[in-house]
Amino acid sequence: NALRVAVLGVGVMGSYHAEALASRIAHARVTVVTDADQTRAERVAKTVDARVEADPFAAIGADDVDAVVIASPGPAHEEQVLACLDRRIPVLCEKPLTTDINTAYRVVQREAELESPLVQLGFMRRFDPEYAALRELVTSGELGAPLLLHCVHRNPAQSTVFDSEMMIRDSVVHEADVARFLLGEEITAVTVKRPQPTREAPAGVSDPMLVLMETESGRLVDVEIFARSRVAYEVRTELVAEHGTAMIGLDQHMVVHRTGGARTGLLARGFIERFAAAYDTELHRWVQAARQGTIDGPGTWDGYAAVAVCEAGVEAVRTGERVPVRLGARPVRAAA
Ligand code: ISE
Repeated sequence: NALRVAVLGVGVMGSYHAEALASRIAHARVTVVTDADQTRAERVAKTVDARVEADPFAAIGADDVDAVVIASPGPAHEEQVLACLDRRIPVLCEKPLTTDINTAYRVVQREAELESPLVQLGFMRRFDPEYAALRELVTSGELGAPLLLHCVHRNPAQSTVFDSEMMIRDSVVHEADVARFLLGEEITAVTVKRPQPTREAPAGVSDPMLVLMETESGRLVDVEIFARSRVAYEVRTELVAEHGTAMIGLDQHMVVHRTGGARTGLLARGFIERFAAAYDTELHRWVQAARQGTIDGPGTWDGYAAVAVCEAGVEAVRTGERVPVRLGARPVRAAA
């Protein structure tokens, strides 16, 4: 029987997931929708044939809910995830896990007390065919030992509230996870350089920035984060290894037009367009695992590590210093 899902928060991501669960993902249906904006909740609930619950905690506790997608604003995540853990129901939580390292660590510890992991983090790039292939290339050893990762992350535009801190917490967080995923080790320190900003940037916002992450074994990961490139949604990652290099995202989702004596490639405009397949695979695998009472993807430790890297990154933006990443000990799951 189908997994009955509550979707908490139906902004861009939540409504996209709700629609996917209702129409494209097998063995799942949306039964409850919540949102701080009731009108928006009603609108989405109607399209996915679900009911609206005003209180997210009532949704988490409802009889017709087997699992929860958390796509509410970051500050709401901690309490909502903990409530799901209390009820022992599987969760797909959009990043961030929580908004600071201490609360994120508490969630890690709380979940480690359970028999099996229940919280999957919405780091969708891990399910993107190109990133998955790059990871396979690394683990196969074909290119020899990885040495460096060069990353580009550009959004064509962002709203004026999207400041330097958000560029780290909302955008670079993906590269932090990708680096950990591809290299299989933790990030230990972050340095951020702030060049001359674009005139598109609001006063005081450093856009673009160069972020340098160091890993446990001494590898380096550089990220150009540019939130207002005015070009397109461009996400590229190049691996430099001992016996070769590999790049993904070069011509992503390009439609080539030929007209008026010119050839034009139209690039993806946003993350949903670029990562549509990844989101569906992520949801599909989450649903299959949730039906077995577990997860199949990045978990609370990955969410916590990402929060810790971002915390260091935000401090690095502010101070201009190299900031070490502070990670607590990884808890061992209590015996089943
Ligand atoms: C957004 O929240 C995302 O997750 C996108 O992947 C990222 O490209 C964008 O910069 C963020 O705002």
